[in-house]
Amino acid sequence: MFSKVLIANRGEIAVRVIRACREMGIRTVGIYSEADRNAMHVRFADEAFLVGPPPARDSYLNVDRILKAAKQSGAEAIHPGYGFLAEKPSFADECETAGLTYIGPSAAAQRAMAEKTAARRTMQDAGIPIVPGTTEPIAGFPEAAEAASRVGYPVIIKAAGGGGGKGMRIVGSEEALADAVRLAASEVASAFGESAVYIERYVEPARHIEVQLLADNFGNVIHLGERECSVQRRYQKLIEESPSPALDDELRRRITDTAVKAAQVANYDNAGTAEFLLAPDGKFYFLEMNTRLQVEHPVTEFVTGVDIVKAQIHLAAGEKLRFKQEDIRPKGAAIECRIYAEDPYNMFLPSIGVIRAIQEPSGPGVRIETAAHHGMPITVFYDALIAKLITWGSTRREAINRMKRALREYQLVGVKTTKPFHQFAMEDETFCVGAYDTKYVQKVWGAQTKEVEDLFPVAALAATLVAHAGRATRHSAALQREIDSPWKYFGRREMMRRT
Ligand code: MV4
Repeated sequence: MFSKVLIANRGEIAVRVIRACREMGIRTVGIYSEADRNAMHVRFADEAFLVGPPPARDSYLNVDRILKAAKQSGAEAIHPGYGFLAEKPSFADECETAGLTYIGPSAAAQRAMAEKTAARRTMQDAGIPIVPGTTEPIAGFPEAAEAASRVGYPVIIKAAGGGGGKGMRIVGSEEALADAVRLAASEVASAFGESAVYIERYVEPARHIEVQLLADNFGNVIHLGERECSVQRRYQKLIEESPSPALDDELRRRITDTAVKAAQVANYDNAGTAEFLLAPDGKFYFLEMNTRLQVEHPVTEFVTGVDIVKAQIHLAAGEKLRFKQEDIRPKGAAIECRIYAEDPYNMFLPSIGVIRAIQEPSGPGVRIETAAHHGMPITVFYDALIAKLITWGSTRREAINRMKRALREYQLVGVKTTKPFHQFAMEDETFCVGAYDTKYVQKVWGAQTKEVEDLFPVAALAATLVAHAGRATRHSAALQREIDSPWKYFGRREMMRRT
């Protein structure tokens, strides 16, 4: 087993990996940019190395500085977390060349799944259902038009070299296809450096189901159940849960068996996630394989009791899987709400600032994954994720009730967050009966934002009157004093809510 691991990441996922290492008696090496000098992951690591200025491309993506830190610290392995270098096969290769073990799927497994049309061909050849569409990048408009008329509109144009939604474009008719292909190709080129795109039939309504997989280097593959991730806004996940309320045991078995088969034909190793689309008629289609640990992994950990990060470390050390499929017996239900520094009442635009006060939930069935602390700057350099609230209940209803309690307890002053959206969802009938699909946010929250926008003129008038009366000045001075003593401030806010 490794004695020292470098975590090539920041924020909540760096803290998460450090915690797993600490419990395993593995010493940890952190890396940080100049903007993260006081960051939680730097304080939690046993030692830490400055790798560059704030921009990610000069720090957390600076492979030379990261490998130098690994060498200097004597780290034997590197965990990439998610994002940044986590799905760059070249980084996995460079780790191995530097004599370091990469804690994640091999570069070969990453490459096999990175080019999405090759992945689709691999799955199709294995008899795994894929969404009707092209299994090669399209060479130009005539081919796109032929493919689109073959599968039928609406179609979705996707990046052959990237997943997760970047560059995706839904096209409703042939008239819009030419512009869409051109725009998608240029977006993809700027995002992934090459402009290859492919076409699929746009499946709607649909639900986004993904299956957590673990595989060792001895041909053993197991699944840890599924997660439903349909609550997304512009392909950014907001709420995930396990099990999916859309699956019965029969459908669950079919989807998870298919996911295990996908990992086998991909010669997969370590942790990964097979993504599927589920149509209302019960048909499901392989979308892509995510060759990394995912943000939402705690939802699976809560219902299975498996520590997925520890499993990754054991697997990277060359061990056989410690679990057989029959050992995995998911219990209860878990939900994750992602707290982003974004304003849900203003198109989820980023909200930057400094965390002036923070109070986090706890108690039965509540887990928080975060790196937020008092005085932490929220900048545009990095992803806006502040915290993940995850709750477990013996039933989905109890998990929802716990999430409502956790959200109420979660108090943060300094930036706007997505908390109001989550509080809305936990009260919303459609979400609470589990009858939502990938259009949920657009359907329910678009309307919500609309109502708030109608109130803007009224709010402006009220603010003017208050300012005019001069009360605003005195009030903000008093508020400033209370913010400096957060406990009193939070008490007052709760009082306001009750009145
Ligand atoms: C799709 C789809 C419908 N039809 N592909 C989004 C991110 C990426 N992992 C795959 N995604 C989708 N691919 C086909 N052929 C629906 C999604 C999708 C989605 C699309 C729009 C808005 C929200 C979404 C949430 C989850 C999945």
